[in-house]
Amino acid sequence: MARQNSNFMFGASNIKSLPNESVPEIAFAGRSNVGKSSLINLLINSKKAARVSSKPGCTRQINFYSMYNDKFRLVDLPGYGYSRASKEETIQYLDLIEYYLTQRRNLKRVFVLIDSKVGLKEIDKDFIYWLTYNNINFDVVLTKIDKVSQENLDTILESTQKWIDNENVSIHQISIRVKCKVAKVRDEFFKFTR
Ligand SMILES: Nc1nc2c(ncn2[C@@H]2O[C@H](COP(=O)(O)OP(=O)(O)OP(=O)(O)O)[C@@H](O)[C@H]2O)c(=O)[nH]1
Ligand SMILES: [Mg+2]
Repeated sequence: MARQNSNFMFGASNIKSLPNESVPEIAFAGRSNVGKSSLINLLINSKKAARVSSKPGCTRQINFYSMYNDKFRLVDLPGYGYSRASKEETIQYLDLIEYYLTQRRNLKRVFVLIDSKVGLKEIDKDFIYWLTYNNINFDVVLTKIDKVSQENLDTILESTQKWIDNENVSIHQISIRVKCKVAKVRDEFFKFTR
């Protein structure tokens, strides 16, 4: 996929500034630093379209990336669980995420990213309960799989599957350091935009 096929389109920091709902969107959510922006860069084949930082909490707004002349969009949601954000700031962006996830008519699927070295934390479980309660369709993505042994990855995969216990939820695995499976992951993710 050539880089020019995708563009940073828009960053929305409040409800009023969200872009139109004319094309399908898939969104990436998860704890701060889990690898959302890195995964988006991998999917759109760009090293720096989405901002990646060694400092957690770098994405403070909802960022939209338009694909193939706006045939569909990838949406980078602000990470949750970032403790250094101010209370006011946290409430503001949680409101924005909640509004986006519950009201967005063109949202086709949410990918909940989980760090494979850390596994499901309470905050991830709360978020997954909340998605389920609100009938929001989601998949799970185990990230940074280069950082764990195959044995530990198998364990985390099994425990995540067991906890989620929902046949409509697929659990994907990804590493930005291992590029060989990107085409397959891209197909798995982008099918939701058709
Ligand atoms: N080893 C390894 N590091 C990764 C991988 N994916 C992301 N990282 C690193 O994890 C850190 C956080 O990545 P980001 O993509 O900025 O995470 P984020 O979820 O967008 O973070 P926020 O914007 O703060 O919510 C960066 O230092 C990345 O280089 C991976 O697959 N393997
Ligand atoms: Mg980010």
